[in-house]
Amino acid sequence: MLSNQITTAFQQHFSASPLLVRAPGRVNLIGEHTDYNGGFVLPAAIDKEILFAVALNNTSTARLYSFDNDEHYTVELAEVERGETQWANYLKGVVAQFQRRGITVPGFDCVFGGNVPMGAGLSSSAAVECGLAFALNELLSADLKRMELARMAQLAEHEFAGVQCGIMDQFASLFGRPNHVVRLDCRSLDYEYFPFDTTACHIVLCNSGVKHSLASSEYNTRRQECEQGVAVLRQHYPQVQSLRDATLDQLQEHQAELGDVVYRRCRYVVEENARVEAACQHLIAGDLPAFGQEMYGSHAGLRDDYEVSCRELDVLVAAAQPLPGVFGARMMGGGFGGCTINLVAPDQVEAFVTAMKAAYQQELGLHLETYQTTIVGGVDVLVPSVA
Ligand code: GAF
Repeated sequence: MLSNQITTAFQQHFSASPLLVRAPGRVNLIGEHTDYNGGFVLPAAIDKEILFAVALNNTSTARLYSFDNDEHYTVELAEVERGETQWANYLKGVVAQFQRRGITVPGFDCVFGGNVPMGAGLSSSAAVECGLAFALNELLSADLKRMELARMAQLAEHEFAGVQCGIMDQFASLFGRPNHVVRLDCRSLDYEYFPFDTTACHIVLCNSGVKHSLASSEYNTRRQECEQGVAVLRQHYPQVQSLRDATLDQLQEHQAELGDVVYRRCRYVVEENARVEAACQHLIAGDLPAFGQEMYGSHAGLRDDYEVSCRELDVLVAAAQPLPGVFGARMMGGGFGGCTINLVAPDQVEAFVTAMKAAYQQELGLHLETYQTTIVGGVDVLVPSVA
């Protein structure tokens, strides 16, 4: 069991009895690249998780051990800076956020590891950031609220990983609720839970197994393109503060001024926000086929207008769509690789997985890994600190 492995590793490398924290990865049913545009997302925390064993150590250093990489890393807490080791950057980024808020972080030992596949678009990095933020908040009795921890984890990603991400992933890891998806308004940060029964409709993830190297830089470029679009629109419509406020008519009206690329990026975001709203109505009505149609629309927009898909993801969605029992499928997360998310009727899951593996092998000569996920609660304490 993962919790035993992480606790045992902690005891082997360090001495004290640690606090044990669980931080889940996430899926997103619909609402992609809308979070940093003040729009809507519909994620859920899943049963792929990263565990943290953490204890204070009475020194001025953080001694970190990545169980999955079998690597140690030591941080002098007086000088926390971004470095070469990527996994350590996520943790250092979180420490830096506590320090920015004037909270002194004393020396601590930390072992972490889990089963969120890396680079698969399931937010392993957000789980790492949120897990440590939550653990330090507990150990230091800092009394920060979950939304504040989500913001700190997001800023850790901006400043120490160089990705100008929105807040969806960190929010989902911290605010997940078992058997529910959560619609987040990324501007007001209001949220609403909707029941989602994964025994009635399975969530199957198809891992393309690729992560194209452009992913981070293209992500930041998309964000800039959206900001350019807002800057143009705002000259004509001062009320447009983000693309969430824009309409398709406004975009069309100023298409020439926006230019083709920015126009298409903006069009995608405006349409995707509308799809999230429609999808929630379908969910309330229990209409999974209609929900699935919104997912296909999302994929088409991400592929054609937002241009963050790739051949592997397109092959997976095209292969899934005609299969019996498939309600919907689309690429998920930032794009350029990672997983597709598929909603599949329970009695068709086995046939679906077999057919998808065969299609991926036949069309691209690639092995396909699939995961059936359940929806779990957000970050929590598994074993409290004894100190
Ligand atoms: C990545 C980011 F981290 C999220 O904030 C979000 O923008 C997503 O890509 C795309 O919807 O996961």
